[in-house]
Amino acid sequence: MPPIKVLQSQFLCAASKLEHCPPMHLPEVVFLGRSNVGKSTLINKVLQQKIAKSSATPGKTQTANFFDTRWQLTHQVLKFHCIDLPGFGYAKVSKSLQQEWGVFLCNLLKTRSSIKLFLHLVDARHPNLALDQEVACFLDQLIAPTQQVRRIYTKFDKLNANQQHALWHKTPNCLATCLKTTDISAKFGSLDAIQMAIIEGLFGIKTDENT
Ligand SMILES: Nc1nc2c(ncn2[C@@H]2O[C@H](COP(=O)(O)OP(=O)(O)OP(=O)(O)O)[C@@H](O)[C@H]2O)c(=O)[nH]1
Ligand SMILES: [Mg+2]
Repeated sequence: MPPIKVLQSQFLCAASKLEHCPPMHLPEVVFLGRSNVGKSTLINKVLQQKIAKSSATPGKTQTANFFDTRWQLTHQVLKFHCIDLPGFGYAKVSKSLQQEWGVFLCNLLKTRSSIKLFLHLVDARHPNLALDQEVACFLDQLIAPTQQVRRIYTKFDKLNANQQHALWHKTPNCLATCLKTTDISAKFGSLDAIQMAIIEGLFGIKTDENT
Protein backbone atom coordinates (compact mmCIF):
# COMPACT_ATOMS: atom_id res chain seq x y z
CA MET A 1 0.00 0.00 0.00
CA PRO A 2 1.41 3.43 -0.88
CA PRO A 3 2.15 5.54 2.19
CA ILE A 4 -0.22 8.34 3.09
CA LYS A 5 1.22 11.53 4.48
CA VAL A 6 -1.02 14.08 6.15
CA LEU A 7 0.63 17.29 4.98
CA GLN A 8 -1.53 19.90 6.65
CA SER A 9 -4.89 20.25 8.39
CA GLN A 10 -6.66 23.28 9.76
CA PHE A 11 -9.97 24.25 11.29
CA LEU A 12 -12.01 26.09 8.69
CA CYS A 13 -15.31 27.09 10.31
CA ALA A 14 -18.16 26.09 12.60
CA ALA A 15 -21.69 26.20 11.21
CA SER A 16 -25.09 26.06 12.85
CA LYS A 17 -26.95 27.13 9.69
CA LEU A 18 -26.53 26.13 6.05
CA GLU A 19 -25.52 29.73 5.22
CA HIS A 20 -22.49 29.39 7.52
CA CYS A 21 -21.11 26.39 5.65
CA PRO A 22 -18.12 26.94 3.34
CA PRO A 23 -18.44 26.81 -0.48
CA MET A 24 -18.65 23.29 -1.89
CA HIS A 25 -15.33 23.47 -3.79
CA LEU A 26 -13.75 20.31 -2.39
CA PRO A 27 -14.94 16.74 -1.80
CA GLU A 28 -16.05 16.18 1.77
CA VAL A 29 -16.19 13.31 4.25
CA VAL A 30 -18.65 13.63 7.09
CA PHE A 31 -18.35 11.80 10.42
CA LEU A 32 -21.72 11.07 11.98
CA GLY A 33 -23.12 8.92 14.72
CA ARG A 34 -24.49 8.94 18.22
CA SER A 35 -23.24 11.41 20.74
CA ASN A 36 -20.01 10.27 22.43
CA VAL A 37 -19.41 7.48 19.88
CA GLY A 38 -15.96 8.91 19.06
CA LYS A 39 -16.40 11.14 15.97
CA SER A 40 -14.07 13.94 17.06
CA THR A 41 -11.52 11.43 18.37
CA LEU A 42 -11.45 9.62 15.01
CA ILE A 43 -11.02 12.90 13.11
CA ASN A 44 -8.00 13.66 15.29
CA LYS A 45 -6.62 10.20 14.53
CA VAL A 46 -7.03 10.37 10.76
CA LEU A 47 -5.68 13.93 10.61
CA GLN A 48 -2.91 13.00 13.09
CA GLN A 49 -3.46 16.19 15.02
CA LYS A 50 -5.62 17.24 18.00
CA ILE A 51 -7.78 19.52 15.93
CA ALA A 52 -11.34 18.45 16.79
CA LYS A 53 -12.43 18.84 20.41
CA SER A 54 -13.32 15.54 22.02
CA SER A 55 -14.64 14.99 25.53
CA ALA A 56 -15.84 12.24 27.85
CA THR A 57 -19.03 14.31 28.32
CA PRO A 58 -21.61 13.66 25.59
CA GLY A 59 -22.72 16.66 23.53
CA LYS A 60 -19.26 18.21 23.18
CA THR A 61 -19.57 19.03 19.47
CA GLN A 62 -22.47 21.43 19.00
CA THR A 63 -21.93 22.77 15.47
CA ALA A 64 -20.94 21.29 12.13
CA ASN A 65 -17.19 21.83 12.18
CA PHE A 66 -15.31 21.91 8.89
CA PHE A 67 -11.63 21.01 8.62
CA ASP A 68 -9.50 21.60 5.58
CA THR A 69 -6.82 18.99 4.92
CA ARG A 70 -4.14 18.10 2.38
CA TRP A 71 -2.77 14.56 2.07
CA GLN A 72 -0.03 13.11 -0.07
CA LEU A 73 -0.41 9.69 -1.68
CA THR A 74 2.78 8.84 -3.59
CA HIS A 75 3.02 11.80 -6.01
CA GLN A 76 -0.54 13.05 -5.72
CA VAL A 77 -1.67 15.79 -3.37
CA LEU A 78 -5.30 15.34 -2.34
CA LYS A 79 -7.33 18.17 -0.83
CA PHE A 80 -10.63 17.69 0.95
CA HIS A 81 -12.77 18.65 3.94
CA CYS A 82 -13.61 16.59 7.02
CA ILE A 83 -16.86 17.52 8.76
CA ASP A 84 -17.39 16.79 12.45
CA LEU A 85 -21.06 16.81 13.45
CA PRO A 86 -22.94 17.00 16.74
CA GLY A 87 -24.05 13.54 17.84
CA PHE A 88 -27.53 12.13 17.53
CA GLY A 89 -29.53 11.10 20.56
CA TYR A 90 -28.08 13.38 23.17
CA ALA A 91 -30.83 13.88 25.73
CA LYS A 92 -29.36 16.58 27.95
CA VAL A 93 -29.86 19.52 25.60
CA SER A 94 -33.16 21.37 25.51
CA LYS A 95 -35.62 19.77 23.15
CA SER A 96 -36.06 22.78 20.89
CA LEU A 97 -32.31 23.09 20.34
CA GLN A 98 -32.10 19.41 19.63
CA GLN A 99 -34.91 19.72 17.10
CA GLU A 100 -33.13 22.69 15.56
CA TRP A 101 -29.95 20.65 15.14
CA GLY A 102 -32.01 17.85 13.68
CA VAL A 103 -33.41 20.04 10.91
CA PHE A 104 -30.07 21.69 10.20
CA LEU A 105 -28.18 18.41 10.15
CA CYS A 106 -30.75 16.67 7.98
CA ASN A 107 -30.69 19.56 5.50
CA LEU A 108 -26.90 19.64 5.51
CA LEU A 109 -26.70 15.92 4.80
CA LYS A 110 -29.39 16.11 2.11
CA THR A 111 -28.22 19.18 0.24
CA ARG A 112 -24.42 19.17 0.42
CA SER A 113 -23.59 17.38 -2.78
CA SER A 114 -19.87 17.90 -2.07
CA ILE A 115 -20.19 15.19 0.61
CA LYS A 116 -18.91 12.09 -1.17
CA LEU A 117 -18.45 9.87 1.86
CA PHE A 118 -20.62 9.43 4.95
CA LEU A 119 -18.77 7.66 7.75
CA HIS A 120 -21.37 6.26 10.12
CA LEU A 121 -19.66 5.56 13.42
CA VAL A 122 -21.23 2.86 15.56
CA ASP A 123 -20.16 1.80 19.04
CA ALA A 124 -18.78 -1.74 18.64
CA ARG A 125 -20.42 -2.72 21.94
CA HIS A 126 -23.89 -1.79 20.65
CA PRO A 127 -23.93 -2.59 16.93
CA ASN A 128 -27.71 -2.87 16.48
CA LEU A 129 -29.25 0.11 18.23
CA ALA A 130 -32.55 1.34 16.78
CA LEU A 131 -31.18 4.87 16.44
CA ASP A 132 -28.25 3.69 14.33
CA GLN A 133 -30.59 1.64 12.16
CA GLU A 134 -32.72 4.76 11.63
CA VAL A 135 -29.63 6.73 10.66
CA ALA A 136 -28.54 3.97 8.26
CA CYS A 137 -32.01 3.97 6.58
CA PHE A 138 -31.99 7.76 6.39
CA LEU A 139 -28.57 7.70 4.71
CA ASP A 140 -29.53 4.90 2.31
CA GLN A 141 -32.51 6.95 1.16
CA LEU A 142 -30.65 10.20 0.64
CA ILE A 143 -27.41 9.13 -1.03
CA ALA A 144 -26.86 9.77 -4.72
CA PRO A 145 -24.88 7.36 -6.95
CA THR A 146 -21.82 9.60 -6.50
CA GLN A 147 -21.96 9.20 -2.72
CA GLN A 148 -21.01 6.33 -0.43
CA VAL A 149 -21.76 5.29 3.16
CA ARG A 150 -19.29 3.27 5.28
CA ARG A 151 -19.78 2.02 8.80
CA ILE A 152 -16.92 2.23 11.28
CA TYR A 153 -17.03 0.45 14.63
CA THR A 154 -15.53 2.60 17.39
CA LYS A 155 -14.34 1.56 20.86
CA PHE A 156 -13.30 -1.82 19.45
CA ASP A 157 -10.79 -1.97 22.32
CA LYS A 158 -13.72 -2.27 24.74
CA LEU A 159 -14.61 -5.70 23.32
CA ASN A 160 -12.81 -8.80 24.47
CA ALA A 161 -11.00 -10.95 21.90
CA ASN A 162 -14.00 -13.26 21.40
CA GLN A 163 -16.37 -10.37 20.85
CA GLN A 164 -13.93 -8.74 18.40
CA HIS A 165 -13.74 -11.96 16.38
CA ALA A 166 -17.53 -12.39 16.46
CA LEU A 167 -18.17 -8.87 15.15
CA TRP A 168 -15.47 -9.26 12.53
CA HIS A 169 -16.95 -12.57 11.43
CA LYS A 170 -20.43 -11.04 11.14
CA THR A 171 -19.26 -8.02 9.13
CA PRO A 172 -16.05 -9.07 7.35
CA ASN A 173 -13.74 -6.25 6.29
CA CYS A 174 -15.59 -3.76 8.46
CA LEU A 175 -13.61 -0.74 9.55
CA ALA A 176 -12.80 -0.53 13.24
CA THR A 177 -11.07 1.91 15.52
CA CYS A 178 -9.86 2.16 19.09
CA LEU A 179 -8.16 4.68 21.31
CA LYS A 180 -4.57 3.49 20.92
CA THR A 181 -3.20 1.77 17.84
CA THR A 182 -1.73 -0.96 20.04
CA ASP A 183 -5.20 -1.81 21.40
CA ILE A 184 -6.31 -3.38 18.15
CA SER A 185 -4.97 -6.39 16.36
CA ALA A 186 -3.80 -5.53 12.83
CA LYS A 187 -6.15 -8.14 11.41
CA PHE A 188 -9.13 -6.05 12.51
CA GLY A 189 -8.13 -3.12 10.38
CA SER A 190 -6.02 -0.14 11.12
CA LEU A 191 -5.84 3.59 10.86
CA ASP A 192 -4.30 3.08 7.39
CA ALA A 193 -7.40 1.15 6.33
CA ILE A 194 -9.64 4.02 7.45
CA GLN A 195 -7.45 6.59 5.70
CA MET A 196 -7.49 4.52 2.50
CA ALA A 197 -11.27 4.12 2.72
CA ILE A 198 -11.53 7.91 2.89
CA ILE A 199 -9.31 8.35 -0.16
CA GLU A 200 -11.23 5.69 -2.06
CA GLY A 201 -14.60 7.21 -1.10
CA LEU A 202 -13.59 10.74 -2.03
CA PHE A 203 -11.35 10.23 -5.05
CA GLY A 204 -12.15 6.74 -6.27
CA ILE A 205 -8.51 5.73 -5.79
CA LYS A 206 -8.42 2.01 -5.02
CA THR A 207 -5.56 0.30 -3.24
CA ASP A 208 -4.91 -3.27 -2.13
CA GLU A 209 -5.98 -2.36 1.41
CA ASN A 210 -9.55 -1.75 0.26
CA THR A 211 -10.10 -4.47 -2.27
N1 LIG B 1 -11.87 3.24 24.65
C1 LIG B 1 -12.16 4.06 23.66
N2 LIG B 1 -12.61 5.30 23.93
C2 LIG B 1 -12.89 6.12 22.89
C3 LIG B 1 -12.75 5.70 21.53
N3 LIG B 1 -13.11 6.74 20.73
C4 LIG B 1 -13.46 7.75 21.56
N4 LIG B 1 -13.34 7.38 22.85
C5 LIG B 1 -13.66 8.21 24.04
O1 LIG B 1 -15.06 8.50 24.00
C6 LIG B 1 -15.32 9.81 24.48
C7 LIG B 1 -16.10 10.59 23.45
O2 LIG B 1 -15.27 10.84 22.33
P1 LIG B 1 -15.59 12.01 21.31
O3 LIG B 1 -14.62 11.86 20.19
O4 LIG B 1 -15.66 13.34 22.00
O5 LIG B 1 -17.04 11.59 20.83
P2 LIG B 1 -18.02 12.37 19.83
O6 LIG B 1 -18.73 11.34 19.04
O7 LIG B 1 -17.26 13.40 19.08
O8 LIG B 1 -19.01 13.04 20.88
P3 LIG B 1 -20.01 14.31 20.68
O9 LIG B 1 -19.21 15.44 20.10
O10 LIG B 1 -20.47 14.57 22.05
O11 LIG B 1 -21.11 13.84 19.77
C8 LIG B 1 -13.95 10.41 24.83
O12 LIG B 1 -13.73 10.24 26.22
C9 LIG B 1 -12.97 9.56 24.02
O13 LIG B 1 -11.69 9.48 24.60
C10 LIG B 1 -12.28 4.37 21.28
O14 LIG B 1 -12.13 3.91 20.14
N5 LIG B 1 -11.99 3.60 22.38
MG1 LIG C 1 -17.53 15.43 18.92
